[in-house]
Amino acid sequence: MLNNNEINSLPDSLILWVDEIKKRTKSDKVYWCDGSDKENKELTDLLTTEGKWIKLNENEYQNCYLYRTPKNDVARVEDRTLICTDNAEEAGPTNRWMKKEKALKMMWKLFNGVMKKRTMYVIPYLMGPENSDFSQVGVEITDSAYVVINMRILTRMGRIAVKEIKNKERYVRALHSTGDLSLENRYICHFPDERLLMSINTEYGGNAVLSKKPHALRIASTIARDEGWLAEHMFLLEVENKKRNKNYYISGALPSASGKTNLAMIKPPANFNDFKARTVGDDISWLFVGKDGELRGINPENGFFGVAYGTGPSSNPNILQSLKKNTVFTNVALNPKNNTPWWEGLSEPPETLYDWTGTEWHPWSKKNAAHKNSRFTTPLKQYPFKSEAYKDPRGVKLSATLFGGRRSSLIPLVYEAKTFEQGILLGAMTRAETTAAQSGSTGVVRSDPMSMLAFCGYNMGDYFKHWFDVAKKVKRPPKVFNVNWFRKDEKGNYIWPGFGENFRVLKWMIDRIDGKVNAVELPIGFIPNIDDLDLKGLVLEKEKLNELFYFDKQGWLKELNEVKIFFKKFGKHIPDELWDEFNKMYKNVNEY
Ligand code: OXD
Ligand code: MN
Repeated sequence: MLNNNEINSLPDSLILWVDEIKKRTKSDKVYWCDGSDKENKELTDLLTTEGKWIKLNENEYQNCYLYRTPKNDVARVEDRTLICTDNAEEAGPTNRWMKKEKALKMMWKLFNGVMKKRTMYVIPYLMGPENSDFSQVGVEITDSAYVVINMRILTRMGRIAVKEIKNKERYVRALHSTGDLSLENRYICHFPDERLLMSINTEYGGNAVLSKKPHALRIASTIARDEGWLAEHMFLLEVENKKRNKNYYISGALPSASGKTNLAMIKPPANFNDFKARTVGDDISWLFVGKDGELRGINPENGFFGVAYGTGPSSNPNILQSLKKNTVFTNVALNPKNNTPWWEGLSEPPETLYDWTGTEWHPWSKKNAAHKNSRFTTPLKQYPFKSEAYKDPRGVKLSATLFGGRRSSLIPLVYEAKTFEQGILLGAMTRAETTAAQSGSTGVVRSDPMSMLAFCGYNMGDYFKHWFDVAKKVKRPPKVFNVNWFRKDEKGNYIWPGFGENFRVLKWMIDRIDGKVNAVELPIGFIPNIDDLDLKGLVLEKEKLNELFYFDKQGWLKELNEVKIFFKKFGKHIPDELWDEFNKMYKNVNEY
């Protein structure tokens, strides 16, 4: 625990806030987290002795645990995630809004006495590298030891953050309680004006580990709007080309559970010996325009909160080694024979398992063993294929950025925007099929601009405008691409093999960045000359490949008309720049 000197060195406003929360929640005990190994051991032991989670086989999974959440608390709940401001227009038509005063009143009532007989943990945390102008600090109060342990993996927390809080002019306040886990009173409220978060009656990571989507995206996006930078739902990847003796940094936005972590951890195919791929971040990037006019990015996080289900030797071989120590698994299955975790995609299923709810399971059982949104929380620093740049306080210079989503038809495997401004349009018009990361039905096509639909803390029309404003400050903009790994043939099979093979597309991007190859112009942007895609070692018929790039004019007109309906929802908030880009593209497609 932090000592008194350390606590007293924190801003008075923070000490007063902690006092206020203690009074309101009637917590028994305040515990100030220092982030040390000793503290972590005490907390992990506590959860084990209390039977709140299962310690896994120490020989195979050192310091790893399995946690099960109730069936009604397994994913982000978008319909209970609120942006709370003075007027609805600030939140815009895509967010759920509640008037600030009303939300505060409701939340204080729910928090009243909620931590009676519980310990209240105070977690100072740092988002981003140490000593960086781009980093931010926050303090989360929670009554969940599970949340503390997750925060320790995903952020730089404790002592290290105390030091930084003193040097920063602002800290985000985040309050969480597991409450009674009732769905009808579950709320994740964001107060952008106050830089305040309140979340109750949930323990699922995306709702309760408040540094993540609530701070690093929803609140950070409003701070970014006010300060002229971008908080994005993007991975950040370093690709080294040994032959050209160069590193490239590529950021990319893909909707939740659409292979973003896999792409961030991509292993180039066997014959791509000249290349190395390393991860800077897998989920969130903060992008800044430097004084030199370059667009630079940092990963504000310190670990991965990835989807376990489907993660295996073919989808993401790189992460598997990392999951053998210091990892928390949530809602995966358990192999009782050797006390190890299991999920679909990891290996052939064992004869007997306990599924994610703790019920006996066999390969012939009709249900999934692991939940589709089961997760691993694991530290970045032990990941063998990380880029050391994740610690660089200056961030990395972006060479390219990409957008994309899960679409079974129409959208080509890859295409390149003609300009950065057109790239903003590509991001804004992203539509994708929904996945298990959000509750509700899966596989429905919905607009998900920049994969930020669920994460933009303010009116998305204003957010598009903000992108154009930032673009004006960028001197040498990165190239912008759009990708779609999920196009299907008429039999409903995926055409492109995906996973590691996606590196072939990244290589084409690098050749475009370096001006090594030309491209084919379509009204929507540039697609590759098929011969420029390096397909060595891949069995894919030419016909199939052409299908991946087939341009369906009528389909595109329909797509653009649907995008237009979506944009119109924002009324005057959509900037002229976006309509100009849109109209240009519409005209080009129409005349094609
Ligand atoms: C995530 C998500 O957890 O996008 O990263 O849902
Ligand atoms: Mn995400």
